[in-house]
Amino acid sequence: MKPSLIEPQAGGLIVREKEPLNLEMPFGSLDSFITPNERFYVRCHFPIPEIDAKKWRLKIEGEVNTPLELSLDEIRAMKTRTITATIECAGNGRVFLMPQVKGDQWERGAVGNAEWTGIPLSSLLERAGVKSSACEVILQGADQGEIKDPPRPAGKIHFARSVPLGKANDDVLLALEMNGNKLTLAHGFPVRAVVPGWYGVASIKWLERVIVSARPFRGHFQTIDYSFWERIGDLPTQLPITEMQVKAVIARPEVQEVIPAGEPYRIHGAAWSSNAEVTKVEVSFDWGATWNEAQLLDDTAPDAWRLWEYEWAVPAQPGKATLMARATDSRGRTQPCKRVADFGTYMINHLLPIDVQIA
Ligand SMILES: Nc1nc2c(c(=O)[nH]1)N[C@H]1C(S)=C(S)[C@@H](COP(=O)(O)O)O[C@H]1N2
Ligand SMILES: [Mo]
Repeated sequence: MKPSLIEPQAGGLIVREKEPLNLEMPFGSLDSFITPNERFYVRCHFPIPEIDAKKWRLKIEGEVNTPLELSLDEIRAMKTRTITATIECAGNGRVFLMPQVKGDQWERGAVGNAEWTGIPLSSLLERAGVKSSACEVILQGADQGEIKDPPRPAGKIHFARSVPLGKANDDVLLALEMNGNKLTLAHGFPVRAVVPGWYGVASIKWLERVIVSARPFRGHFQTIDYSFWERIGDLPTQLPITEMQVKAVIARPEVQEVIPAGEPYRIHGAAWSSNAEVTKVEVSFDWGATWNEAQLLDDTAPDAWRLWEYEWAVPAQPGKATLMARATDSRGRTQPCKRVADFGTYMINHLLPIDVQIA
C-alpha cells in the first residue's frame, strides 16, 4: 500500500501550514507514553518529495573506502534495532516568545515519542569503511526548495544536516518503521534518520545520501538557520542547534481551562532532556517561589520523555491560578526562569505560566 498523507491529519492535528505541511499535536490530548503515529507532529520545510520505493537508493559516499548504493530491500535485509526516542522541534513553544518572532507559531505539541526500528548508521559506515580523514557525516534528504530570505544560496537546495562522526557511530538510527508501522510519507518514507537526544532538525527525513566529510559541514540549516549563540567570555560564537534542552510541559490543564473549585485535579504532562534522565519534575502555584514535587510515571527509556502527574488540591475559593512546571535532569540541569536571549527563535525551555480559572 502506498503510504498516505491522510493518516497524520486523521489524528486531529492542528494545521500550522498546509504547504509545506506543518501539523501540531494538540498537547492537551497527551494520554500515553508512546505518541500514536496519527498524532505525531509533522514538520516540513519543502514540499514532500515523491519517492518511488523501487527506484530509490541510499548512497554512502565521501571519505569512505567503498562507496555504496543500497536498495530498500538491501537495507531491510540488514540487522535492525528498535529504540524509543523523543523528538522535539527546536521551535516548539515559539508562540510563547515575546515579542512575537518569525516562524511557525508552535504551541506545546511539536514534540512526540515513538518507537523507531531501523538500521544503525554505524553498520552502514562500517560496511563502507570510513577513512581516517573523516570528521562528520552529512545526512541529505530528497526534498528540496529555495530559501526565501537572504543570505541564501542560489537556486534550490536539499534539506541536510551533519552529525559528528562519534555521534553518527554511537546511536544514530536510520529508521524504516515508527511504532511498528512503515513510515508514512509525512514522516520520511522510506528511510529517515533518528538522532537521539537532538532536536528534530537533525533527524533527516526521506534520506537519500550519506556523505562522510573531512571538514565540518556549514550548511544552511545549521548556520544561518537552526543555530544559536554561545558565549566564550563575553563573545558570542555561533553553534548549530543539537542537544535538546531539559524541559517539562504541562498537557493539562490547558491555558484558561475552567477547573472545579475544591476538588482534586490531576495536573499532568511530559518532561525530557538530552543524554540524561529526567530526575525531577516540580509544579509551582506562586510563580516559582515554592515548588511541589510531581510523580514521575513508570515508563522509562534512555532517550524518551518521562510522563508525570501531580494531584492538585484545588482551592475552594473561585478565582485565578497560575501554574508552572519545571524539570531537572541527571546532569544537574534545570530550566531557566527567563528566556535565554542567545537562543534566538529556538530551544524554548524557560518557565511558562499557565493561567487557569477556578470556578
Ligand atoms: N528531509 C527533511 N528532513 C527533516 C525536515 C525537513 O523539512 N526535511 N524537518 C526536520 C525538522 S525541523 C523536524 S522538527 C523533524 C520533524 O519530524 P516529523 O515531521 O517526523 O515530526 O524532521 C526534520 N527532518
Ligand atoms: Mo524542527
